Amino acid sequence: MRTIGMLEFADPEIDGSRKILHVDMDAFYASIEQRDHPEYRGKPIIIAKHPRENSGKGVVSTASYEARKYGVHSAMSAQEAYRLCPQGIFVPARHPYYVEVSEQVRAIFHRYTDIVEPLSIDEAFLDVTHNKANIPYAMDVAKDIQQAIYKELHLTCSIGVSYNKFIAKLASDINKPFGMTIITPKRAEAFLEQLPIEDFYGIGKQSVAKLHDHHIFNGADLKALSQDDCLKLFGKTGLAIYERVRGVDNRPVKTQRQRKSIGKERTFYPFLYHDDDIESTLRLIAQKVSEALAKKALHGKVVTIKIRYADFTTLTRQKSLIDPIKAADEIYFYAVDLYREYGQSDQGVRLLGITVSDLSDVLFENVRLSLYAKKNDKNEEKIDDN
Ligand code: DCP
Ligand code: MG
Repeated sequence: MRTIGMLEFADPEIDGSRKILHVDMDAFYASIEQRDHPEYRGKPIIIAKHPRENSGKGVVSTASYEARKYGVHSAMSAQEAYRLCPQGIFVPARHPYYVEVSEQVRAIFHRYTDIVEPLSIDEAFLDVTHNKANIPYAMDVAKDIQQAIYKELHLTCSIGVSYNKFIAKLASDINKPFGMTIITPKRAEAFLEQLPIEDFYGIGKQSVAKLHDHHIFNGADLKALSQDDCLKLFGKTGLAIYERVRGVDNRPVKTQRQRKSIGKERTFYPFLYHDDDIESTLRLIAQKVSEALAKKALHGKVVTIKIRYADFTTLTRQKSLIDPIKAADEIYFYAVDLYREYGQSDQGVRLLGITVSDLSDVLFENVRLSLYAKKNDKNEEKIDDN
């Protein structure tokens, strides 16, 4: 049970309907160098300038697994790495080339889904709930991707498969290198209970030390805290931590283009309790979104709905389309479809929103619009960056 002010609500519940992958390349820079230089394979490779060559100022970008056995790791000084592993082969980084390889990896992801959120040069989240290959099990999509990267690019990656981003990211780290770990909603609670608090999103080093003083070491200990305790201990991130430790993370996988999006929301008091009201509101919001898109001569390929329930639990669901849309009817069609599949009315809805993203220009209409575009356009679309 959690409390918000004077009100009491049931704990947030796991929503297992999405299929999320977190893909992380293994020893990325070092593996590329080992691929391209067969004489480096099986050897300790350290990606850094040799300390001899730049008076010991360099920093290690990464190291092959063979070098890690000696304690060499990213961000360590090259001099320290040399001390730990004098037989290591120092190879200077070739950044522009690694970016190219990263793009080749991403191209493989896009064969399966366009809902790809890159986190860094070598890792990304993928939402494969509706994948282009229509593969029902996320695990099989993950296997295909891992094999394609291996066969085509001669590189290995590790993949975490789960129903949300938080758990998928934790999972990809479990069986490195060339590993795959699947954490189903059923297994999630046990997995999180044994997880050291150091691994929880949002818990900084100082908090870890403080929590250890309070004999809080793992997820199970963390779960015993009330929502108020979490807020007191962690500030604003306390709400997220309270949810994560219960296996709940509703953040959508966001593509880069989705950062630029046009969305509208409405809040209600009293809350909405009937499908009819919700659906007619979605029609109205779709109309507003469509008008905002028209004003900017944009159309988009991803439709996202957001539903916030009485207890502030927020659900977002999105659908990726092949062709961009802009008409109110079409936006409504996909929004209501998502609502019927994932939403519910009985617990009371306090907010509804629709966002269209993965935007591009509607050519031709630009010309006509520029003639009539108003200068002080006070439309309320927002750049959605959650
Ligand atoms: N990188 C860097 N400096 C750091 C960390 C990373 O230059 N401090 C670069 C080199 C890595 C790449 O980013 O190859 C990816 O970072 P990861 O943390 O994913 O590390 P690796 O892919 O090298 O190893 P792992 O197999 O542990 O993912
Ligand atoms: Mg990596």
